[in-house]
Amino acid sequence: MKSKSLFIASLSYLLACLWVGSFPTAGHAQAKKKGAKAKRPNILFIIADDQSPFDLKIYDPKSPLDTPAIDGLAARGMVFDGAYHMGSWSGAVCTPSRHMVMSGRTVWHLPKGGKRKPRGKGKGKNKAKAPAKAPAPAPVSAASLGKNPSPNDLANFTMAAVFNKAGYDTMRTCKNGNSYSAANGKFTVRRDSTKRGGTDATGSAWHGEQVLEYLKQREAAKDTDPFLIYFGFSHPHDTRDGKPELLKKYGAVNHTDRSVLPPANPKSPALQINYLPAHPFHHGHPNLRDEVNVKGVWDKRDERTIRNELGREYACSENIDIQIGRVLKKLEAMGELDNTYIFYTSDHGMAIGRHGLQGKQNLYQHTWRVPMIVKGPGIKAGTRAIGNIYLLDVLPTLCDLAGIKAPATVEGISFKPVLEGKKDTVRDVLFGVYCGGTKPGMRCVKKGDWKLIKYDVLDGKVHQTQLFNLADNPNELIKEHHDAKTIALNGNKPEAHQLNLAYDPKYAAKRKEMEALLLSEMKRLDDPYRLWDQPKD
Ligand SMILES: [Ca+2]
Ligand SMILES: [Ca+2]
Repeated sequence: MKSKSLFIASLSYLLACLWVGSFPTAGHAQAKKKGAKAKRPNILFIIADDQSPFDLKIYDPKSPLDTPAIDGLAARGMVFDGAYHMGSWSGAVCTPSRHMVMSGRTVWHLPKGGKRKPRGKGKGKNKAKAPAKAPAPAPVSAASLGKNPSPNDLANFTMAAVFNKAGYDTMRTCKNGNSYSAANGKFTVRRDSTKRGGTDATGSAWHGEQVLEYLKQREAAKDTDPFLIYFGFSHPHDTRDGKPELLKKYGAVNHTDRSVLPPANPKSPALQINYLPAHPFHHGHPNLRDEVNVKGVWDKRDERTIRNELGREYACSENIDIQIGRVLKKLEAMGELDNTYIFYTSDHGMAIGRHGLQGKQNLYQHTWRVPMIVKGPGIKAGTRAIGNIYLLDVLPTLCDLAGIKAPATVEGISFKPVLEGKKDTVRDVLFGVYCGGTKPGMRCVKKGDWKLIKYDVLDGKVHQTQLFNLADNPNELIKEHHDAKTIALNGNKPEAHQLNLAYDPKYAAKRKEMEALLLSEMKRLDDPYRLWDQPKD
C-alpha cells in the first residue's frame, strides 16, 4: 500500500509539475532529457551595470524612465524591495559584486578579499595611510574562513561550472573587465565585449544580439537541454553614450566639453528628491574616478550637469529594456518563456547627484540597494516581497530552483521560499561596506526600519555617524536637504523630522543598539578592520 501511495504521490507531483511548471527537485532533475516531458527550467539572468533601483518606475513611480519589458516582468513576477549588494573593498565596486553573484560568497571571503591589516595598532587611531591606488588584492587565509573555506579552485564552484555539471547549457554575454574572469571562463559559450557606444553595433543591442543568435542556434539544432543564459550589459555604466533618439527623449546630450555646461533642457529628468550640490563631508576616497572624472560630469554637481547625466543614464537604461523585450519575445516564440526563470538586477546602485555624490562608492539606499525582479514557474504574478536578499543569494537560489545541490562554498541563502510566497524575508539584518579608499572606510547595518552608516576615513579626519529611520525618512535626507537653495533646485521640502538622528539624544539608545549590531556583523563576516569607536580585538 505504502509503495502504491508513494507511486501515486510521485505521479501526481510529476503531473502537477507538468501542468503548472512548478518547482522541480533533485529527483525531478534526474528524470532528465530523452523521452521525459518534465523539462527542467531554463534560467535567464539579466544584470545591468551601475543602475539604481530608484531609476525604475517599479521602485519610484515618479521616475520618467520607460521600461515596459522590465515592468512586464514585474507585473508577471515578484519585485524585491530589499535587495542589496554586500559591498566592496575596491573602488571598482563591480568586481566584488560580480564575484559574489558568481560564487555566493560573502564580501570578505572572496578570492580577492582586500588587504587584511592587523587590528588594534596605533592606540585606537586608524593608522592606515591613504593608498595611492586601490589596495593590492590578497587571498584570505583559510583559517579565517571558518567552516566554509574558499578553495583555490573556487571557480569550479561558481555559477556556470555548477550548471554545466548539472547538464545545463551555459551562455554568457557581458562587459569585459571588473569581473570574475575565472568564473566567467566556465561558460560554454561566451560572447563578452564592453559595449558603451551610442549605436546598435557599439551599445546594448550588441549584447541582445548575442543572446538572440544563441537562441536561434539552439532552435536550429533542436537543442532540448535546459539553458542558463547570463545576459549582462555594459550600460548604464559611464560613458553613457545613448542612442540619439533616446537621448532626445530624455533631453540629454553626450556631453564631452568640460569647459562648458550641457544645454538646459526642460525634457531632462528632474533632480532627485535627495539631490545635494555637495556631500557635507569627504567620502574618504581622494581622487576617486567616479566622483571627479566621469566624462560629462567630472567634479560638477550643478543642475544642468546632473539632469543631463540622468537623461543619459535613462537613455541607456531604456535601450537595455528594449533588448530585454526582444529576447523575451524570442523565448515566447520558441515556447520557452513559461519554463524560464528570469532574474533582473544590477551589480549595485548609483548616485548621480543624490546626496551630492556621483558614483557607486557609498552606502546610501540608492547605491547599496539593487533592483531585483524574478518571474518564472510558480511565482505569483504582481507580487512584492521584502526579501532582505543579497546578490550572493542568487547562486543558491538558482540551484534551488533547478533542483541542483548548491556547492559547500556557498554562504548565501536561497530565497526560493520567498519566491514561493512562503516567506517575506530570509534574514533580518543586512550589512554593507565600502572599503575601496582610505581605511577602514564606510560600514552600514540595517534592521527593520533602522539603518546606521559610519564613516572612518582620511586617517581619522572624518569620523561620522548617520542614523536613519527609513519608514520616516526613506530617502535618507539630512540637514543639508533642508537648505532653501536645495529645496529651490529639487522642489522637495523635507519634513522637520527627516534628518540624521545619530546625534539626537532621543535616539542614543537606538544608536548604541545599532552600533553593537554593526560590530557583531563585522565579526561574523570576518571584516579585517575596526572603526575608531569600536574595541580592538
Ligand atoms: Ca558596476
Ligand atoms: Ca545542448
